[in-house]
Amino acid sequence: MSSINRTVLTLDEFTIQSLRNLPHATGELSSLLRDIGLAAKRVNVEVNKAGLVDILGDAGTVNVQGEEVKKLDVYANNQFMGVLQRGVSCAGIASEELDDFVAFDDDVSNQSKYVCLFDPLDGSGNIDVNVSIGTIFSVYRRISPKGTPVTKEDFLQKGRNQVAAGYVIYGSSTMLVYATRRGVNGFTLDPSIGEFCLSHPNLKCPDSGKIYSVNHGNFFQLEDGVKKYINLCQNKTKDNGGPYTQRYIGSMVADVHRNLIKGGIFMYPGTIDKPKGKLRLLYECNPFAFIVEVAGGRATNGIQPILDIEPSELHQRSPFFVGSSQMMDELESCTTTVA
Ligand code: AHM
Ligand code: MG
Repeated sequence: MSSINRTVLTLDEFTIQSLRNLPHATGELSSLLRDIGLAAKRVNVEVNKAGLVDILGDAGTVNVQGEEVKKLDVYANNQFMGVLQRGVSCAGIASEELDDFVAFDDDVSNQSKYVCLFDPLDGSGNIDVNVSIGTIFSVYRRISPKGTPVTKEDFLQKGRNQVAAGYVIYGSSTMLVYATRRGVNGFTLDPSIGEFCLSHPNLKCPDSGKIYSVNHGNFFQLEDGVKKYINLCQNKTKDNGGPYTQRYIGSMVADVHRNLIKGGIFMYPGTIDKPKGKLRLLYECNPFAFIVEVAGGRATNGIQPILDIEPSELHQRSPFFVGSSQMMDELESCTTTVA
């Protein structure tokens, strides 16, 4: 039998204790975060079995139990959407997997305070090679009046309005990290009790670091200022804060998680072919910008803080630079001196 360390708080215990004394607290945000934790545990079970897909059946086929096998990202999307729809705190969702937002539009949901946006399985190209992937989520207070179905405007809010944001990393351990304006806290899944346990309280992003993360394959597609910064990273020596290390997993959740803990910078700039880069403002950039800012770091699109961008479309993309504040300063000193 596993020994449970009762000095360790579970996700639900921590959330309820830290949010219940806030002015106007109704418990709805705690309940929403609990729902997200539940969906994450369900997705984790399937992600852990991903390597067995050839044995259990490919996506689109029927497995040995006679069940239709879904692609993991579709499965993850359905889990998060289903759990939030059954809960009492979420009035609707938008997902990277879906073309349009979904208003739950029932008597309970129309009274709910929040909307949730998520990328159900980010980095899903890494599933086949057993590399960490993640879920990213973002929570906003609805703008539309309670009692009505949510509308697109509820989802097209600037990132600064986020009430909470977080991610789940399905890695060597499974972790859930979430931020409210009060702080960033990380919870590691203890499989013996099936609970996320507080393992990384009050996470702070170091002011500086030695890790830079960028897809070097795009180097010749980048604008000169970004190239200049990458060259600067490569030329760091121990006399000027280096040497730096390049680390790029290709799963943003894993890359930014590591940089948040160790100090570093993650970049997905625009390229000649894709001037807005690859990452989605609402599902990927905004939540990480919020988490990293609360932790003391910064995030921009190269021109302005990510969190100040007024979105115009659910699936819009944005160049993304995020990380330790001094490294962001140094990046900007390169991008502003090269016109
Ligand atoms: P996805 O949402 O289709 O999984 O794409 C997002 C992912 C990020 O996790 C990662 O940082 C990036 O794509 C990697 O892209 P690239 O292979 O172009 O470097
Ligand atoms: Mg993604």
